[in-house]
Amino acid sequence: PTDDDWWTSAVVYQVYPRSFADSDGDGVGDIRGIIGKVDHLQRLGVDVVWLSPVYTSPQADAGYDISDYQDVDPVFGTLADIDELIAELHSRGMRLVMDLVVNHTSDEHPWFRESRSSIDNPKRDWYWWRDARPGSTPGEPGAEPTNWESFFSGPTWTLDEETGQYYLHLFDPKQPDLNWENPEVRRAVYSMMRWWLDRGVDGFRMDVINLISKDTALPDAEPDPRTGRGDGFPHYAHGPRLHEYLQEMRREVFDGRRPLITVGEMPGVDVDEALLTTDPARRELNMVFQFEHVGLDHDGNKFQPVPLEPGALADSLSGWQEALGETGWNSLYLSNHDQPRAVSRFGDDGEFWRESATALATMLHLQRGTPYIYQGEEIGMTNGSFDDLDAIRDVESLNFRARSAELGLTAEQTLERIRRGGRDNARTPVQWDAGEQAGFSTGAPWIGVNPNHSWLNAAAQYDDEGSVFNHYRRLVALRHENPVVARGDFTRVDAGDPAVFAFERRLGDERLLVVANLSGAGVDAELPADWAGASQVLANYPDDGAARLRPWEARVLAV
Ligand code: TEU
Repeated sequence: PTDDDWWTSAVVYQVYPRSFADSDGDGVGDIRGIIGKVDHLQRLGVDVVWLSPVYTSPQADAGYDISDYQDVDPVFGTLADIDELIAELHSRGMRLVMDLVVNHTSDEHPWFRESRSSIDNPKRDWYWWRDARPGSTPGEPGAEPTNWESFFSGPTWTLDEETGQYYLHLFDPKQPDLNWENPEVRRAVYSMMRWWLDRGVDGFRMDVINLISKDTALPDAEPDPRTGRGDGFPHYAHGPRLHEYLQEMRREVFDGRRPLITVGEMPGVDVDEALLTTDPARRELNMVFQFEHVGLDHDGNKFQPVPLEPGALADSLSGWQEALGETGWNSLYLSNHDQPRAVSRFGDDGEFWRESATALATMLHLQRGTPYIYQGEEIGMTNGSFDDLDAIRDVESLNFRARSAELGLTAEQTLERIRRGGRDNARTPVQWDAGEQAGFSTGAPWIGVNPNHSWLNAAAQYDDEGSVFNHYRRLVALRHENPVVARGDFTRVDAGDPAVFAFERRLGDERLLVVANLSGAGVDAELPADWAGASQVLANYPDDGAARLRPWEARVLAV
């Protein structure tokens, strides 16, 4: 790779600061806590840290509601702490990516305070203000300017009593959407981004960046008879000016700078939009987070589960490998702060916990693209254990709970849905050791520590060669050492059973075969004849020389 595309052989590690490490005992993780754990990251071998939001925020959505983009929330530390974190990472050859949340601000951001203050305020047009539906009474259910359902349940519009108009919020009422149609908004965002780059950060992960351009006609959605609201996604996602904005941002913010990394979070993105965004010739973003594979086990709403079909995960991921293979670039992830834990969801967090965590990691990390490790994934952390609804912290789950009666669910069913799909699963504290509060904090954590930290923790894994942690470490090293992992092309191999995900990577004469049994049953895989006698470079079981794959067995062969 050249300097400019260094990220094609990099591995990114996501830190969700609230739950990573708490240095001052207030029960909330902080920046000094991260500085204290840089050794862990270096040991794992990752190249980049993506830091979820630490900006000043009322924390209505755990920091994704920002009231000052150019300062740090006291709960996480200070700007000086960020400077120290940047210096510490840079001195060890790692880089820092900040979260950029500019589809919306907090309602406590000075821009929004001004905007809401009067209809003729110069910043009125920085957000989406509209009158009530013609012929309706403002404030009455159904009077909202559109019938869209918000990501966090309920209408996407809230009435401002003072000025008599509604403002748009695709997420919580405390997250009003910025109006990107207004060039002043875009200029303000770009200038803030340049300020962070000047400070030394190495790129951005861009929150719901495919929502910044909307259909300005704001058409209604097809209504759901139970709520009267519907999915406005076709009208507010991938709007007509999305690519214009991304290209403008590239020119105004990134051009002429040192090599950076940009990744756009794009819920609902399809292959065509992803290609438009990541084709290097179009000068937009390096890569996007697509959501297809994290939607396979629910019906479009994360609280409406459906079973994961055997082979569905492999089919979905292969489709993206093939689609973006020649032109674009994939990001590779199984988990983040919004998703249940990968081992609990796609693997087996019981009998085959270690085997399934390592098999999933193997098939993901050896694909073409940039892998992302979400904190705790590298030690195989599992879903949280939430005994009752009072243990839940996340606004999305709490809003779902508040509306569950409307959907005809009992309290028990509601808890069951949240335990399966809720975001708190990924937000329990990182399990550093078997001690009090898993070594996360000396105080009372803001969310319960998983009791399985007695055996599932980082300290127990460092010196165990067969541990999940050391398997991840080897996968990261393999990407760095072997160019076929970073840059080889991808060809799916039919191993004769939907439970087995097999593929070949090839770069010149170098070939790698990855075979992963993504099931808890033994399987006789049929492998291409020319792979007989190839040497094994990595596996999650001792080599038994047998053709039969054991439960969740993964093997990597090279010729
Ligand atoms: O998430 C956007 C998103 O579409 C979802 O994953 C979302 O979290 C929700 O679960 C949909 O049901 C991003 C952030 O990653 C998330 O933490 C924020 O809450 C959200 O944007 C708003 O900023």
